[in-house]
Amino acid sequence: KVKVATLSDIHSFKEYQQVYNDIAKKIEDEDDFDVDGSAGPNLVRLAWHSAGTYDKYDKNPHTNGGSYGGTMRFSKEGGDGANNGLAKGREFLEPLLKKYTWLSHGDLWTLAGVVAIQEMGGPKIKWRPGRKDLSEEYQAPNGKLPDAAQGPDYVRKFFNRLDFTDREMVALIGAHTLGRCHVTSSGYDGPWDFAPTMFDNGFFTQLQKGVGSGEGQWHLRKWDGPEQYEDNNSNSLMMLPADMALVQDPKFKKIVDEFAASQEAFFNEFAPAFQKLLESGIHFPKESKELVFRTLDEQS
Ligand code: CCH
Repeated sequence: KVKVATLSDIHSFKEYQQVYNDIAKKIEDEDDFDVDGSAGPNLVRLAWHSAGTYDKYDKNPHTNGGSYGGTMRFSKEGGDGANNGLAKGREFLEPLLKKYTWLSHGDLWTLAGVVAIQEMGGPKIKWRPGRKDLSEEYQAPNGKLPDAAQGPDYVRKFFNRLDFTDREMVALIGAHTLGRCHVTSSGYDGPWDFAPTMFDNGFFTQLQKGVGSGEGQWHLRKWDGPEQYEDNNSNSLMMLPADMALVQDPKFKKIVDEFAASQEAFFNEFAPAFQKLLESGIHFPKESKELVFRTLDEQS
């Protein structure tokens, strides 16, 4: 096996909590990273795109993706159109690699996603270290990240490739409560809810209303950009076609309604699914400890 995690007792929990704290403080200090301020949303997307290339049907460790090898640092994977905008997050984290020379890119990027979610009010995410940098030959092929223009069948098939259930995939896409689309990165434009630096169930409460002419509902935006939805109330929020897929499919819609009604149900599904995402394609020895970090608030 190639993608085997090294055991976490080489570096102590305290050391990883220190890295956590450094990332969290840097997010807090550099509050002009993006339109909404925080680097957090970009870092969550970086963590997800580092892992989301995984293909469970591909048995070749050179091409089957996942977060282990930190291969987005190379130009082919880094230059995949789906990763536009993420160089900024990688550069933001670069000083941490200088300070903690023993840290791999894969561990840093996945840990930064965990930091961002927890610091923005999301659930605790169990995290395990042990990823190692791999060479260029381990870059996943381009085109392994999802196409936002697609509907329910595509979304289900895409996330099945990563081994996720309906509930897990709906929960994961709930991360769109964070951040926004940037015309310069994806061609799409705007945030999904009114609190893009707060991890809550806001994505689902907005999405739930569906397409129509009613209060808070969604219509296709009239513009020169790619097809996307805009809300009737403020005309300032957005949904991707692949987001809208979650209310078009009746099985997905039931889950959206559940998460819109209960943030707790959303968090309970999201946390283990996000851990699973970050560990896709990696073998963790059974002695590997799951680390749960304290937020800066909890330590003050
Ligand atoms: Fe996403 N996402 N995502 N997404 N995403 C975008 C931005 C973020 C899709 C498309 C897009 C997940 C699933 C999907 C985040 C987290 C997750 C953008 C705009 C597109 C397009 C990029 C830009 O312009 O900057 C599609 C399609 C899917 C699945 O079908 C999952 C899963 C996660 C995490 C668990 C976050 C966070 C952002 C905001 C980034 C930022 O910079 O604000």
